[in-house]
Amino acid sequence: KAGFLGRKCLYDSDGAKTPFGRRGWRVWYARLRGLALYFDVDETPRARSRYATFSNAIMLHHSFAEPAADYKKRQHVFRLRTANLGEYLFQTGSPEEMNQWCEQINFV
Ligand code: I3P
Repeated sequence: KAGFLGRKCLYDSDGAKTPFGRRGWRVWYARLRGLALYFDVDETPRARSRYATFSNAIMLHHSFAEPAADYKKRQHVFRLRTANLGEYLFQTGSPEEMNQWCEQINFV
């Protein structure tokens, strides 16, 4: 699965609260591949170093996605908690999209 998603980081991958200045929403083109969610600025594939690819990826093994019912500021948002204590919000375009992303992520 792939598509544009708004992303907001709440807790960094070490479980520390994401500091002010890095808590904003930003749109990314997300690709679910294997055990990871990769992010690019748009859908055009571009050559990047492995470091650049992995530093902006979220590892999904033992992670869990569910609708963020408590987040009222935006619609169709789901929450992702990762095994290394990261926590993210993702905004999708519809309830169907939100449910598809959650199912596919939890299926990994
Ligand atoms: C954040 C930005 C986010 C906001 C967040 C701010 O500031 O304004 O949009 O989240 O609030 O800290 P910055 O870009 O300087 O990190 P919401 O859109 O959810 O309000 P937060 O600290 O309550 O998460």
